[in-house]
Amino acid sequence: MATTTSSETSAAAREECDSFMAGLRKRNPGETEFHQAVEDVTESLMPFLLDNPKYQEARILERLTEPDRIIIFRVSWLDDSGRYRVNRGYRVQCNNAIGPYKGGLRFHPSVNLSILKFLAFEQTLKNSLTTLPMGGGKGGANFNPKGKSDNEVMRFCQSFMTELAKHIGKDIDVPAGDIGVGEREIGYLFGHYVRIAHEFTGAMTGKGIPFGGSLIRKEATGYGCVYFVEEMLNRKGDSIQGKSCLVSGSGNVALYTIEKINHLGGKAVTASDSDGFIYDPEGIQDERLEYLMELKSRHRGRVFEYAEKFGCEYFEGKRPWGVPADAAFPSATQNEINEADAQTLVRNGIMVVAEGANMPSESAAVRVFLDARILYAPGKASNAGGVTVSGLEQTQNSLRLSWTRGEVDTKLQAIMKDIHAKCVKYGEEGDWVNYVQGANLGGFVRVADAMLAYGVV
Ligand code: NDP
Ligand code: 2IT
Repeated sequence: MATTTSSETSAAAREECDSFMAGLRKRNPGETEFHQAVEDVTESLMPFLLDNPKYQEARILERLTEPDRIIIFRVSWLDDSGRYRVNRGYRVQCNNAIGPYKGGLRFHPSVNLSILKFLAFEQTLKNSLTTLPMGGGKGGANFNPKGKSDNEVMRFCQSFMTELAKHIGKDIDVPAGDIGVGEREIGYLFGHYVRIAHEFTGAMTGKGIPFGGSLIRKEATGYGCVYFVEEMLNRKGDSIQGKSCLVSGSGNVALYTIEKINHLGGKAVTASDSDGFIYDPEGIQDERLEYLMELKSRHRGRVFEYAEKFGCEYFEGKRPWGVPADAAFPSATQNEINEADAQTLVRNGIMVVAEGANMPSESAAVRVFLDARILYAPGKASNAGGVTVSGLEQTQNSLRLSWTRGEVDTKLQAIMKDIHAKCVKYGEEGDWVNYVQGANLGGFVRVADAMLAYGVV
């Protein structure tokens, strides 16, 4: 048998990867976020694919990056002054080899096909890591809920669901929240679904507790991310106790990340929104965290108001990555850490970076973290807690019963522990774990093996 050296393997892998990416770019022109997500995954998978030719022969990567279908639709609605408004709605159904499509809806002016395709692709691998029966999808609209009245948001959601309802269902595709889609939006969307589908089924998750929602779902992404970090640190004989933590964002993921950091004895010192960040060296805890939660969830306020209230610093137009700390939890949006930010974090001695957001680190930033061999968890592993509890919400809906907070939290912790173990299994390199490699391989193999079993589909 011919033997190849590792440099020959990596040269061959590079060549395969470049040729695959050239084709993908040509088939999907201008979709930069989609290219980025696929390239990051392809680079880490390619040596494994070359060692296991059955996946290449069956063109698994080509098939995984060609969504099963994409639905694009017009969403017309009337604003409070009676004017006609038009937005574009989407649902990307990426892959259902291991379960019904599952993934959130994002309402943000930046939403486009590239962003939703990257999110649906990542979701497919993430959902596989959870071990639950969930395929991958993502949707949303270029609608900006900011500054809209509740009635405007309701009219938009109802119009959006009028079309989306034709394409979802508890065994078909089960949407949930993401940026700009929280409790209020899910209520309007699901309420309209129940009305027009003429049946009450768990066709969405993240629902309110009175109508089939799961306890711990709203906390799940943030809590899960911190549980994941605790696993990473425990493996090194350390813990989050006493660690100073940078958190970006101040939405669903960020707020419950901060809460769980506090529960485990760490100290979260930053939070942000798209206007800037606050730095509170005392720690965002107790009545300070309560204030921030109230400010963001009920009053839809801005983080600078926190700085005014508690007399701490506010940095307009800046991100928190220049503040020296032990751990970072990017929890706002994609590409919020660039190469220079990553270098600053490493220079300041960051021990662990865990992504609450999807793809918050640019590819060059990821390379900085990997080269520095810090503990770096990519979003598809560390933020999988949200979709995990969504999966548990689906189970409770099918069983027609509700588990207690304790029951759901215990299952969430067990699944985050299991995802961590899977990353270690596939990503261990000497005494360091390449969590990127671990998460990509761990997520890929299950979906790929299902696709192999299905034959030509
Ligand atoms: P929210 O809408 O609740 O909060 C989003 C936060 O990020 C806000 O503070 C927002 O600030 C900030 N933000 C959004 N877009 C930008 C931008 N372009 N630039 C700077 N800041 C921005 O969303 P979530 O907390 O639910 O989602 C945050 C991230 O976590 C996303 O990447 C999402 O995909 C990911 N995620 C979410 C899960 C969930 O269950 N919700 C599960 C797994 C991942 P502002 O108010 O100024 O817009
Ligand atoms: O990115 C994500 O995992 C989510 N927005 C949650 C998806 C879900 O179906 O709960």
